[in-house]
Amino acid sequence: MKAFVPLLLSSTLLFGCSHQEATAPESKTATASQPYQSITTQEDTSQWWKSAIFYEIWPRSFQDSDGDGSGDFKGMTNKLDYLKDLGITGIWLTPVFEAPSYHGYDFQDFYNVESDYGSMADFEHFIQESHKRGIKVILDLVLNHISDKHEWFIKSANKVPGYEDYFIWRDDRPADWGQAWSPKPNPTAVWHWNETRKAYYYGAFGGTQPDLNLAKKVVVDELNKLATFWLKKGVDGFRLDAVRYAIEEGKFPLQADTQGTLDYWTAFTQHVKSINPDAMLVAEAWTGLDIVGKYRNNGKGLDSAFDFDFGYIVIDFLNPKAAKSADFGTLSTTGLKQNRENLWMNLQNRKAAAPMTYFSPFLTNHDQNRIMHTLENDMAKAKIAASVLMTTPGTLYMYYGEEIGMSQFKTGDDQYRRAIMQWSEENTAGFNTTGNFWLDQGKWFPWVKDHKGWWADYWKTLQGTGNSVAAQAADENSLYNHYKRLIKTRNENTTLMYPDEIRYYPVDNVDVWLVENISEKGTNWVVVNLNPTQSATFTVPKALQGTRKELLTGSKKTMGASVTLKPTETLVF
Ligand SMILES: [Ca+2]
Ligand SMILES: [Ca+2]
Ligand SMILES: [Ca+2]
Repeated sequence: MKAFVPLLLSSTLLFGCSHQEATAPESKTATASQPYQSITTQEDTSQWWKSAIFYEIWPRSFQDSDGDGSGDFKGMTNKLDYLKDLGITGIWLTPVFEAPSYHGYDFQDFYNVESDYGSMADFEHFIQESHKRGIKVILDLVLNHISDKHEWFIKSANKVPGYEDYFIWRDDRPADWGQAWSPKPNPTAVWHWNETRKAYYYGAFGGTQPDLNLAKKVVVDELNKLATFWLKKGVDGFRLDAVRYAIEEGKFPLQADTQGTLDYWTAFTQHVKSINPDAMLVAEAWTGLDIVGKYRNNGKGLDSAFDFDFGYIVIDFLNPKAAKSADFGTLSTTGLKQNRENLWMNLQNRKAAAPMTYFSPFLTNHDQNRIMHTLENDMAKAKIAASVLMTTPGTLYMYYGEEIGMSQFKTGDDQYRRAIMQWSEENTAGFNTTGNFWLDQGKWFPWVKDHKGWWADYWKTLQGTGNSVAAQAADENSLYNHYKRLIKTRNENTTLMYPDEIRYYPVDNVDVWLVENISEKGTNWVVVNLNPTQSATFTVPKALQGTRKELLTGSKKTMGASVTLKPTETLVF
């Protein structure tokens, strides 16, 4: 649905533009006759993931069924009803293949599940039980690199015939290479000595995670085979790690986003679709949206990609001071407005880079400090973040614990971002019945001398203060119930998922985020007071005036000529 404005059309005609240029005018500023700015989109809405809300689980921290301190498949299966009740329709599992590390991003065996998490039968049961509840499951796939303990690497180091080029070897260390995300040469960071082969190998993420040689057909075929294996187990797709670094074509900038890399992912997508046309691939390409959009390759490439900008801009207006120091990789902060304009800019950038719903917005993931920590444990701000996430278009992702505002003990190590899920107010937080916690077991942190556990002590400081699922479920005003209402509303309104047109009303109070989503199914208005402490009075656009059912509360609400929103108040019509 498109609403063209005569004023704009006439100014376009003044310059004698061609028909092509005149087909999609977009207003730059709102005017009295058109008090909104508008984006129109044409979305393919037939694919299941376009309406999905994914929940990222860190399996080791979610639920421990046997009490050994590590979460497991049976534990996750026990919690599927919880996720269904929350309204989740997809699960992203961080790595579940056998690996030596606690995090699993260094695969040792592609064809076996992580033994700490249970058996293959436990895994298959988890998939079946998820599907029974209408929940899809995608696995985390790291194809750029594998563990240096994987047999391929050992064979390659020993020059076993056929395996010589599985990795990227050099006799001399190339002096001008460096980390793929930094223009500074730093050859020792990426070229690692191997004593067996007496040569250097490339490992963008360190010596224990050597890069595979994805320019070699036999390697590509092996990785396609492993994708086939898991698709046949019934998984619904993959979250693809570090896609930007697949194929290097030389020193920086040819270590990232190369043509070879784009082609590799397009070919991988085609392979996956040949096995299961409904499987979904979502890319972790941690960079600007214009580059991220390229991985779509005009519909032949990846299905979706994370919108890393989204969480950043939310933090930028909720806690600008934290945004300045937040670790958001290479994202440029130029142009951020520290207010609602951020959100509008993000939608425009998504639209400019690809069909808008190619992008998967989220607040934070396992590689970032938890949003609640970055928002300084301010529950009001967390509610605003939830409101803007759950009403934005695209496939949405949330990180386990975000629904209860899980924070973190401290910063400085990834483990603090990946802590035990807080289910109940018990001493074990409902994680298990033994009080064993992997975070307190030194064996997972071999690089730490005299590892001291911290989680059990940290939990004691939180216990009894409303930081668990159980406590928040019992409180109508909790963040958890706010999320639940938002998710339900989104799941019931496809216009929120993939509008044909989004109208942004820059009303006379900068704290008010007001958009009208329009599709052939109807209209959904979203009104959010972005201020966590102050009420916000604004002049209501004529089109919104009147009495409607407010979807989060289910009750009728009248919007007069002027309305005052309470701090954080969110209305969806
Ligand atoms: Ca366990
Ligand atoms: Ca293991
Ligand atoms: Ca690579």
